Amino acid sequence: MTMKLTTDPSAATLLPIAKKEGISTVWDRHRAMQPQCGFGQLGVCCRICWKGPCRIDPFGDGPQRGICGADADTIVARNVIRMIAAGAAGHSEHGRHVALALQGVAEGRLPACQIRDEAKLRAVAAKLGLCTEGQDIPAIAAAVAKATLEDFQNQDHDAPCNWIEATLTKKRLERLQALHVVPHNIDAVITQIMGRTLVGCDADPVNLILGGIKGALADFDGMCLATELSDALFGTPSPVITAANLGVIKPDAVNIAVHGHNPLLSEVVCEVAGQMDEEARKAGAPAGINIVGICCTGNEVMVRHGIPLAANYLSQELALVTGAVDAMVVDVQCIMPSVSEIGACFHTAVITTMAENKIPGATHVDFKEETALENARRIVAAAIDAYKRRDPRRVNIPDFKQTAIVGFGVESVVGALATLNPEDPLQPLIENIANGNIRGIALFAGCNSTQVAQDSSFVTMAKKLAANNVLLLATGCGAGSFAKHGLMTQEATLEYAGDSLKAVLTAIGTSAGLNGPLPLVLHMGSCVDNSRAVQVAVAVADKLGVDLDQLPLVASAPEAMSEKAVAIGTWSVALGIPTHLGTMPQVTGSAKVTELLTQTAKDLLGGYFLVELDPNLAADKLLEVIEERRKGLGI
Ligand code: BF8
Ligand code: SF4
Repeated sequence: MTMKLTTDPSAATLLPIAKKEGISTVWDRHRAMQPQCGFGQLGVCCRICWKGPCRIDPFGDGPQRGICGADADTIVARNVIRMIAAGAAGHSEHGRHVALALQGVAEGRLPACQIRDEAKLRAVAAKLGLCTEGQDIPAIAAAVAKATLEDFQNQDHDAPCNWIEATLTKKRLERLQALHVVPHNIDAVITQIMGRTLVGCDADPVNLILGGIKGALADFDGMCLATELSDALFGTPSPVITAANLGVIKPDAVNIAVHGHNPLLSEVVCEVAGQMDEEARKAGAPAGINIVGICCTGNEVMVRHGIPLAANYLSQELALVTGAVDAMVVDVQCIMPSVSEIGACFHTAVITTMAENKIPGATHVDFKEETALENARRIVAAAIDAYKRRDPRRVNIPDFKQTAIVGFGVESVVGALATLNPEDPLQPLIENIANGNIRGIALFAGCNSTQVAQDSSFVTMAKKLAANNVLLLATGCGAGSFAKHGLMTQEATLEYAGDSLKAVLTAIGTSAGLNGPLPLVLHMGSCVDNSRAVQVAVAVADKLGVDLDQLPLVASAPEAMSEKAVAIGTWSVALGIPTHLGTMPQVTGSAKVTELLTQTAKDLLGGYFLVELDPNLAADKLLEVIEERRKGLGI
């Protein structure tokens, strides 16, 4: 039974224990929710005003218009672009937070933060076209922060956001400009979406979707700046060997799970934990403090510092069911509100840290960059204190963890390639794509969803694509899936990669000093780090003198669920990338919106959504797309 819910062996081990303890998990609640509302699934339920809710009869017998006259196309389009706006808001709030921290560091206001990667900061300044000659690091940081914050402030509708302008190929930017979908100001674009979807506003599904695409590109802008400024502040990822799955929780340590998305807090918690290790030992934990990650905060500290990943989205509750997590520290996004209740079943301190993200039943420690060290000390002390109350008889740590080689940002990918060709690092990659050793590149992104047995679609698709010599990149909970299932190892490359892919990964890995191949799937980081994959693609496209929609590059979110994934998927399409969804998007109640996203988009943008719930068929379809793109390039 449990194997239908998840393919993660540690989750499968803990589900019966949760049941025995009377703890309800996400899967129990999913079952209790059946059957789910068909109108909602189709996207034809409108709750935008209090005359509603209105719902359109998909069979054509009942109402075809809401009380105000909105039809299914309008309702579906409004609903989906509001999801995009929410996703973009989440990512760009994260980005703004990081940009303001950079500004604070530049002004010497934040003692707990520093610029750990000065070279990256300079590279970012150059990318943004800022002249920094003769300037010191604080001055460069101030200039970068200012140019970044302009993306939230610019009122000139014709001036694109700085980051998007600095990031995309020229052709792509022009194509998007011709459609009037390039954002000028992240906040304004999100606000526009909320405004135009009010009762009695934009009712044209095409116009609405174009507004949504602009919102999605604002999401992309926010992600780019979040990633790049985080690298400058906390360090740029480089390959590191670590481990993943619930077996990384240690029975003899004070275990602190950092969960959410924003790296600012988790960075300081990691630092302070190092200083308070002795206190943990004194409290009776011989292994000191053990930090483990969950979701994208976990990915952030994993790719930068090799902190092990305990869980991706669907198994976050099960981390608590181990009975050995002493504190779960959460910041923003993808945190199930159930964690406080489950934490209370054990001794676990569940600690919220962001003023705008609280959970009933959790302890709140208001995290501010200005007082970060003090806040982090309080959090770590709470974990040590909770450890003293841990009941060893209720500890059940599954004996599953996998090695994971992670930390493949643009710099480390290019760095590894440079060991083969220092003059022209991208050349070996391009050559191997051109000669067919690598057929194409697939970026796996997105969540877990209870609609899919946890991790199953990721793993099935990756194995099939790798066997067909497709180079695999991953972020977010997709990366978490692969790490937990041992696909970020050299052994996986030897076992699952097709012969020519295996040869290329071995050549690069060996030359880069890894004593063997690169891992089968390259972990690029958290969801905001999808921007890293785009940067690699843009560099390749620029070198070939083509646009992104010509590359044999595909994206897949086989277990997508979050509004953030809707935003990411939409910008992926807007950038020209065929984008697979393995869960049913809530748009199929409108034939017009479905057609816009899956077909018309192809003509307008080159990218389009491809929906296929069966992971085997999905892999086949992506392979076809890759071959079609190759043909287009004449390779
Ligand atoms: O930003 S992949 S479930 S954790 S939304 Fe959330 Fe989805 Fe995971 Fe990260 Ni992304
Ligand atoms: Fe119904 Fe129109 Fe109000 Fe939506 S906006 S709830 S369709 S009356």
